[in-house]
Amino acid sequence: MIIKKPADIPSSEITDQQIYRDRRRFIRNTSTLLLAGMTGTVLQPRPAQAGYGGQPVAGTRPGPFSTNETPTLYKDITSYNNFYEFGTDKKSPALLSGSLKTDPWSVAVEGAVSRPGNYFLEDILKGQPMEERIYRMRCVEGWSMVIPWVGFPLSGLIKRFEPSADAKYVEFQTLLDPVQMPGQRRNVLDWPYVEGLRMDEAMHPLTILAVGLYGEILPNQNGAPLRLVVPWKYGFKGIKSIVKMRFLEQQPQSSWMRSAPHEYGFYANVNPQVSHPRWSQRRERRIGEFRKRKTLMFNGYAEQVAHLYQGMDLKKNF
Ligand SMILES: Nc1nc2c(c(=O)[nH]1)N[C@H]1C(S)=C(S)[C@@H](COP(=O)(O)O)O[C@H]1N2
Ligand SMILES: [Mo]
Repeated sequence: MIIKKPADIPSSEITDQQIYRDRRRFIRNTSTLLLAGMTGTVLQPRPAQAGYGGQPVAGTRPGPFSTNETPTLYKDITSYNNFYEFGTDKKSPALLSGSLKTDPWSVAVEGAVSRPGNYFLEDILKGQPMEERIYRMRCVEGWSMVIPWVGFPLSGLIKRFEPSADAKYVEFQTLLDPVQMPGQRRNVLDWPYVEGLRMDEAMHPLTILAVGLYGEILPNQNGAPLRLVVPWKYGFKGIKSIVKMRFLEQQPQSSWMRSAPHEYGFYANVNPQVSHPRWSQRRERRIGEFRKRKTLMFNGYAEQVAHLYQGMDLKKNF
């Protein structure tokens, strides 16, 4: 496990992050000025990228729900990963995911929708509002990060497919290709990786599909070219490198439910009161920090999402 004490962080990285924060402040001030002086459509300019070397995501604007907490270092977000298709240790995805070919990419849409089909990524992204959303992320293993995602609301995309009244859940699948994803040659999970959301969770304005982070196109290890981000749930819900979405009447079975049903439920809401059978979930270690923090109900997003689970026993529906 890589936990960095502040003294271990080279000053070059601190500078990077400082530039990033200043840039964000600039964006905020600029948009406030624009909003103050105009009505109607506001085009918010975005200054040059902080310079991590990746390809910037064009047209990104600040989105809602961002936390003011300090983003985790780019280096940590992109080198401490869970992506079992490239191995089960945290370093493997960054080292091995170069074999994943993300262009061309398409997503199959199936099930209870009027517009099923195979959609090119370009068509999926066309017309989507690209937003930066700085979210707290919490892994079930007990660590957390703050990630400046670039993405768009899943709800807008789902509406385009015109789901029918039978669509009660949406299931997602990751690419299945042991040549590009060498970790799939081992049976650590029942491949492909599968996750799912209830329709109201999928349509919630906090739920996004991400295509980038820190203003740049997603590195492969973070789930390029398209991955799910659901900040009030444990990280494993955030399925990476999505190639299929199925709209279903019945609750789908996720990979983690299949592999260990007593440990991983369908809902996977961050809940400090429900322990994992093998460890407590009361605290978390924010990557880059030394002292542990208290884990917050729904990862701090209770105000936005608690109503979705009213009347449900969250100890049973963990
Ligand atoms: N396809 C796929 N998606 C996945 C995983 C995985 O192994 N395979 N790991 C999950 C887990 S456990 C976590 S914590 C997050 C980590 O995302 P990050 O590496 O971008 O921080 O991805 C999730 N999505
Ligand atoms: Mo995780």
